[in-house]
Amino acid sequence: MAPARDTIFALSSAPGRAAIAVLRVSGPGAGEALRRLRRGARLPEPRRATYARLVDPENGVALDDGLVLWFPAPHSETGEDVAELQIHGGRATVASVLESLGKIAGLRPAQAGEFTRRAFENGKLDLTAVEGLADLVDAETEAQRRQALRQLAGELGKLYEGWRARLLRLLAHGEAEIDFPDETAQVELARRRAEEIRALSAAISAHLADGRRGERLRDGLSLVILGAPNVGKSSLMNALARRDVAIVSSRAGTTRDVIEVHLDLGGYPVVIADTAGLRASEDEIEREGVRRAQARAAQADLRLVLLDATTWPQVPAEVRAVMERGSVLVLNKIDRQRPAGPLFLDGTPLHPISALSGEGIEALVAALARIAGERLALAEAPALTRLRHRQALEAARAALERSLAASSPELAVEDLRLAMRELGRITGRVDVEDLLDVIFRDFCIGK
Ligand SMILES: Nc1nc2c(ncn2[C@@H]2O[C@H](COP(=O)(O)OP(=O)(O)OP(=O)(O)O)[C@@H](O)[C@H]2O)c(=O)[nH]1
Ligand SMILES: [Mg+2]
Repeated sequence: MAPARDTIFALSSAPGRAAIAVLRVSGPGAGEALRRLRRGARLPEPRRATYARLVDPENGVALDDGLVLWFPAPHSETGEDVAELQIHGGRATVASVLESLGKIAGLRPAQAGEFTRRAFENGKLDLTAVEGLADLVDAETEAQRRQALRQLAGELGKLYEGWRARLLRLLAHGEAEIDFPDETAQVELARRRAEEIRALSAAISAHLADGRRGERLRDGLSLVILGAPNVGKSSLMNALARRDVAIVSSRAGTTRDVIEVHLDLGGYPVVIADTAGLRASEDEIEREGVRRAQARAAQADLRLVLLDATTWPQVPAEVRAVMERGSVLVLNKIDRQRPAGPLFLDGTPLHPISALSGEGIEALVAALARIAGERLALAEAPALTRLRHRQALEAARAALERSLAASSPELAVEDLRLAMRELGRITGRVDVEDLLDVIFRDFCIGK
């Protein structure tokens, strides 16, 4: 049993002036706090918005009129008794109600994340759902919102718990084999177990081999603009961002640091980086800029290589060196020099634009959005969204493979146990104790 807890309260809506503010109180004292704010009135009907006058519990002075909701445990977001107050969102109103809550014995302001933490501890959310909730609050684009909502709804958690349940069963059978060695039965059981382990390992592998789709969708597809000095990289960056983020000048070698902006391209999140122009330079700072540009290119999901229409079809060697399959090739300054004929470089089509006049930018954005969509689109299967999950799954798969190669049933079982721990770690339930339940179910009831 969890120890008796403090009752916590917090402003749940955004701070600052607003029409409505939402305050929540969670814990054993929530009901009493709600009664005292209403001059001792009875608790309202559960989960029903009720119009109420709120008063200071010490002196009865009116604080505000608003709506109150009462969610008795365990049917609340945290699993505890929860009172929710919807009041007027003026700063003074919010401050006075918070102050009054603070005067009630046993109540204290919540720490960051404390409501969610309680929801996790009370089994309302597993860890993947907690992460989904955090992502949902942070989601800036439509695709991110959809992924986060799916994770919050438990899609990932269910997948991992399903695998864990299969392992639990395998483990139980493995233990039984060790305890009751009957040779013929053992051979058949071992064969079936190996088959199931292989199937599980393959399922985990398939899930891991998703091209980091889910993680990319969370973080944003990273796109780097590369090219020779003065081709208009910073101008393009500003055109895409629709604001002045990077310095533009006619002097070659203007940009030195990597400059980033976060954009929503057709519902997909993209982080665009502007970089220093690629060339051999005597200037120490510019050389560092070029080094940073190349380092960023190496990490990026997608390279946009910018070429200059006024010097086309010449392409400097430094620029050629960063082109790779899948790079998006863009020809800038077509307002100064209109290229003739179809535009291709090594079989890859070029997107003609003018960062200055805006010509071709819309078509380029559409092309980039299409690529982002292809790389990030949600698959039917739930997507892995964090490195933490990836590492645990890799460790689980390695343990499964070790188990298959183990020299004794004892060692094989040990590896299964490790694999299960890793899966349990993802959803936040590492207790191997429920093994006992399965053994009981599968072996004692005349299997
Ligand atoms: N005519 C024309 N000029 C452009 C275009 N795009 C950029 N320029 C000009 O080209 C010059 C260089 O532009 P920048 O955007 O600073 O080029 P950059 O590639 O970032 O240059 P570095 O940071 O020095 O590598 C500026 O004078 C821009 O106004 C374009 O489409 N047409
Ligand atoms: Mg620049």
